[in-house]
Amino acid sequence: RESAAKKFQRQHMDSGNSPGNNTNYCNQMMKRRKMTRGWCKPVNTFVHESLEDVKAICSEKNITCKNGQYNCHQSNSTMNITDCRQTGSSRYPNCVYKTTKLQKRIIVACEGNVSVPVHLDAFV
Ligand code: 139
Repeated sequence: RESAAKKFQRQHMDSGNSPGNNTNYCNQMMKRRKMTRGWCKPVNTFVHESLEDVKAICSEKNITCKNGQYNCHQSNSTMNITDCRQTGSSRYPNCVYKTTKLQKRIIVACEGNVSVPVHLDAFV
């Protein structure tokens, strides 16, 4: 079974790449990373930074997550990210997304004996 840490990497990491001028980035990536199987995942953020830099966020101070758990951490610096958001006319199985490039701090939830990112909570 896929671990929570690996699932985070599949759903949220796209190091060394970025949409550029490709407005189809999210349509392609949401499909390629298996987030359009069974349903269209409504919102998903891809992070274009090294895995090392994203893992390091787990060492920042703990803050409260949207679900009330206290295992979230906010990045010190802004990161290159892409926000993928399902459009109003998107209908499964033809999932359609708007691609928005942003430079924001991200908030991740971390878990494990060796604390690693398992959930992307928000960008701010
Ligand atoms: P999700 O199934 O939420 O979590 P995504 O992050 O990909 O998967 N876990 C926590 N989950 C939530 N809050 C915490 N404090 C947690 N601590 C541990 C993956 C795993 O993480 C565990 C869960 O138990 C689970 O096993 O918000 C809904 C989805 O939309 C995404 C993030 C989330 O999916 N999203 C939302 C973005 O990617 N970007 C946004 O800006 C907003």
